[in-house]
Amino acid sequence: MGVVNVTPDSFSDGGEWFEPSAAVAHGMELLGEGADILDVGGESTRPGSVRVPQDQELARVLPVIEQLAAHGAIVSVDTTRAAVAERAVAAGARIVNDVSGGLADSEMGRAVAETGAAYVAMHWRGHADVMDSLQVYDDVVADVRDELTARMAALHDDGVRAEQVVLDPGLGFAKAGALNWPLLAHLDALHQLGRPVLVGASRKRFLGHLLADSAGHMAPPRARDDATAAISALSAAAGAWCVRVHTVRASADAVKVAAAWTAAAAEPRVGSPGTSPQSAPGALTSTVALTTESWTAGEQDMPTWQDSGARKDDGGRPR
Ligand code: PMM
Repeated sequence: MGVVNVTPDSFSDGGEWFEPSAAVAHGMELLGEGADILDVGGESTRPGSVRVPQDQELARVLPVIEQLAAHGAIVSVDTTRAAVAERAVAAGARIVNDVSGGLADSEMGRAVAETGAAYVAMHWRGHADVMDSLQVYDDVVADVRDELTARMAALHDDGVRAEQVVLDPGLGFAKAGALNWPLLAHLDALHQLGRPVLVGASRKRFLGHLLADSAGHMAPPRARDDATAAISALSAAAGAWCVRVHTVRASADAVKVAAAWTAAAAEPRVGSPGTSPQSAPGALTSTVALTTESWTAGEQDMPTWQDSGARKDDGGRPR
């Protein structure tokens, strides 16, 4: 998932793609680098940032979503507002990426249920202006898992089907540096909830701390891209469904490496009885579960955003 921030103030790439035409061109560039999904956002979530009015958010994202979707891209909208999610889906977005997991807008669950869009529910405790004061955990992995479990239950009550939901640990959101590593090291705790997992580590502050120079100065956002790609490889190998990144090529390659590695681990060893060296390449290209290809082809149990008919069939009741 490549990030297209249509904002003047995101911490990592603020202002670069603020004009709709520049944002669309950037999205096309990310597709060329191997992105499967483009995540279009119009409101910065950088620590301390203040909210933009809804009209402004809509004016930023809608033209970009329309154009990218018209080019055939799978687009997600990065928003915490139900009304923006609805308009974005009408404009062609197929995924709603909500960093608040439905907590910021009580209408979000209903909107997601009605649109039938896929829905990324991220772990969140409060808006950017207060989140740094909300990072108290007994056990960050168990607390995040339990709070996401509660979100899934609430979304279910609103009519969202489990098949629509993707889970995200919310790296950096009410989580200072050291709190992020256990979440990455224990992605299995989120996988236990039975839904695909998205990891958004790209250029985040905890990487700036990790890569600080000898004087203790944090590495700037763009100097965190190689570490981001390393996290993409490790996340993919740990079974993540998606990584959300600002530069795509290195992470797309990292995901391919992880897929090949994982596939090889599951195959009989080349050279063992019954195999030939020629059988290896086929095995290495057989894993596409980390991309949306098989998902959009309907070959596996993934969100069915194109078809909200299931809700009509069952009378709109949650399953
Ligand atoms: N992080 C940011 C924005 N949107 N969405 C998801 N699902 N997960 C994230 O970790 C996430 C997100 C903040 O990063 P940015 O300001 O560079 O886009």
